[in-house]
Amino acid sequence: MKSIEHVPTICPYCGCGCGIYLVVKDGNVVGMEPWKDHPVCEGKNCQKGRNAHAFSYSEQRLQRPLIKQNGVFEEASWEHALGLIAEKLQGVDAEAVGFINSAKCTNEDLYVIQKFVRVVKKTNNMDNASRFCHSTTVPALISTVGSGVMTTSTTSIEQADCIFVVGTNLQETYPIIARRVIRAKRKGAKVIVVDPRRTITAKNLADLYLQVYPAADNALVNGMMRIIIDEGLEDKNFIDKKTSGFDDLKDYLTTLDLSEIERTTDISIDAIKETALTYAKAENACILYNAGIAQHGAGIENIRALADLALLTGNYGKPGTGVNPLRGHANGEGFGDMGPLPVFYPGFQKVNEETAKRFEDIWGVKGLPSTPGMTYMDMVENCKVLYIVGANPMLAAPDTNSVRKALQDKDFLVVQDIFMTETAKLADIVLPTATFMEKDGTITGVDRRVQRMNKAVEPAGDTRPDWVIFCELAKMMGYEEQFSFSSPAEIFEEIRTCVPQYKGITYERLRNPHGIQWPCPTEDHPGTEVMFVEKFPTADGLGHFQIADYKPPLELPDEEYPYVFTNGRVVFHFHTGTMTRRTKRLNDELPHGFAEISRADARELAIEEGDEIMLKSRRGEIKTFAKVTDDIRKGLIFMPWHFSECAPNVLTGPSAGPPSKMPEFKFCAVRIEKV
Ligand SMILES: Nc1nc2c(c(=O)[nH]1)N[C@H]1C(S)=C(S)[C@@H](COP(=O)(O)OP(=O)(O)OC[C@H]3O[C@@H](n4cnc5c(=O)[nH]c(N)nc54)[C@H](O)[C@@H]3O)O[C@H]1N2
Ligand SMILES: Nc1nc2c(c(=O)[nH]1)N[C@H]1C(S)=C(S)[C@@H](COP(=O)(O)OP(=O)(O)OC[C@H]3O[C@@H](n4cnc5c(=O)[nH]c(N)nc54)[C@H](O)[C@@H]3O)O[C@H]1N2
Ligand code: SF4
Ligand SMILES: [Mo]
Repeated sequence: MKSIEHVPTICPYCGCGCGIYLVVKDGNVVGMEPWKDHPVCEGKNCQKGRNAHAFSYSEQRLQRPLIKQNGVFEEASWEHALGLIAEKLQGVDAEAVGFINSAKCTNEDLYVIQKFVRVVKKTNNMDNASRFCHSTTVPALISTVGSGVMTTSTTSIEQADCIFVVGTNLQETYPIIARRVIRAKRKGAKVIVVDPRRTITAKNLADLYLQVYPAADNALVNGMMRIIIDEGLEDKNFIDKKTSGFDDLKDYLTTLDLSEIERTTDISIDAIKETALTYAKAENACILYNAGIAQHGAGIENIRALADLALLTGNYGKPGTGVNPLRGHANGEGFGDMGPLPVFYPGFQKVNEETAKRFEDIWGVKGLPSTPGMTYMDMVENCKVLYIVGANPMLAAPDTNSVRKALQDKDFLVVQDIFMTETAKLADIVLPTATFMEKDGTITGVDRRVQRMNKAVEPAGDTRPDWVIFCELAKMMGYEEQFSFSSPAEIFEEIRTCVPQYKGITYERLRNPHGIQWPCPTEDHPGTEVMFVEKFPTADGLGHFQIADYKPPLELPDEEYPYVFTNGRVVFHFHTGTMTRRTKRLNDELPHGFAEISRADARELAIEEGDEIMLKSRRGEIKTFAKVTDDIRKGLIFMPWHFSECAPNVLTGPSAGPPSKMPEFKFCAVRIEKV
């Protein structure tokens, strides 16, 4: 009789961190089983998790290294491909080379990648798609509360009496967190949803729904705070003991004209008031936000205002409270923690001489880089040599036409992925990697929960895990000693020595099915469910109110481009579709893109449901099909961005300046033509 094995692991898609069992028969994963006592999902998964094993078996999986010769890819041995890469990397100056990495990688992969970049190439030129989710979150929350992490845990959302869901379509993007919101609602919590589209989240979850004008959330939240203060509902005790800067904020808020806020947000003062009072009167109020707040030119202001709101009402340090940025990818928290970033070494230790020295001692090398490296788009534009691991900038970065040109102009481009993506097609060398079910490692999801991923089957074809590839390359380039790891467990032991938040976590401890939430300082520490209980991680331990004045978007509609364009996600697909569009069950659910347009706009433009339409911005044009709906604001167009044949980033463009450099994914001006 053939034996069947159930291998516990974590879903590789979103940051919820749901457990799944992979069912293994004869060396193949044949399906999945729900993991009923998993703390996050309790045996429930969304459609992506239920089909998580399928993409690994796609016939389109890359199997062997490929080298482009005269414009055509040819299969090559690992030794040959890595030899060529080592030679190119050796021949380029540290300032001219860049590395883009990925939250599809495990913590161990990412730790090795950043160590490689720093030790072997002596540069901090490395970044990842976290710049596109939360580069506004980090400066905004560090300046207010000292840290950009999720403060509560997904499970404790159930303990909130009010949940303020702003700029996130939870039911499609974090279905298992949405489930907790539903549970809280059953216990009597009030749910407020703010989104320019009446999303399924708004329809299914909201007690109060505000169809805000895009990019005006900051004005809305300032209005709410003004009303809370006018009504005397601020938490005076909390403000006195745990914050600074309240008087300045109050002075600023009293200068605001509520009727102007009404015009900016297109929300009536009465509705703003009801929202403000519902939030302020709750015992525990929890803010969940994401891309609709963060991906704006004024994302920092949006998020500072949310932190101010929580400080004003004492909503920090208890379960079911806080301002919670939802990290998106399965390893969305880990890919900050491991430090594969231009400004942080592992454990969010700032790039400077002191940190570089500390790591020189840990790693036994000299000359580690001590000045900040380039960010994602700066590397795409400026580096001569670019090495991209598990990222697809051809669809995920703003202004595709400029990205294509920049990538085509590279002296040398390496892409390391599981599929021949739009980006990989432009590469000189493509390296095939093993998928999540073909390797061991850990990942850290949205609420800082570190969990183990377990290998269920051997890597397909001649593929290798990301960490193995970088160790091989480092050895070829003369760093045998620093990269002699023989397993992810060994890498994790090194991670524990230099990421203080992970110090008390061991592979052995992670055998428990709950994972461990960092910070976990010692081996007998249970991990931390709720952050900032005693004080904030700022120099003085206080939360700092910041004035967050309303800033309009970078590119406003005008006569030539009269509509606002936004885009986002649907439950069946993930990002650039590389995995979900190769999963038959998911692709059958939604095989093509579309553009939501309001009934009023459709009437004016004589567009009917299903008509082919052309959207044009200052940067490019795409064709798609109209979906006429009553659920979107007039003047706004929405598209899912999972489809390469109608890819929204052909249209998107401007980015904020430093420190965030966040592209304004959620707002640009377009015009619409019937095809
Ligand atoms: N199914 C699925 N789930 C995913 C992902 C995926 O690709 N597919 N990706 C993961 C990742 S990496 C991330 S970062 C998250 C993203 O998670 P979300 O932020 O939930 O995803 P989006 O759909 O991009 O945007 C959310 C909502 O923002 C709204 N919005 C746009 N502009 C504004 C605005 O100005 N104000 C407000 N209040 N709302 C606005 C949009 O209408 C949209 O409904 O999802 C994660 N989960
Ligand atoms: N218009 C618009 N653009 C956006 C956004 C938006 O809302 N609107 N959102 C932004 C956000 S929040 C994000 S996070 C980014 C996402 O941008 P990306 O992270 O670039 O998008 P993905 O499609 O998730 O790319 C992940 C790649 O990793 C590959 N992969 C999977 N597993 C592995 C593995 O184990 N190893 C390796 N090496 N590769 C693997 C996949 O095949 C895929 O090509 O996009 C950003 N871009
Ligand atoms: S909610 Fe997220 S982690 Fe859970 S099954 Fe769905 S995609 Fe996977
Ligand atoms: Mo993201």
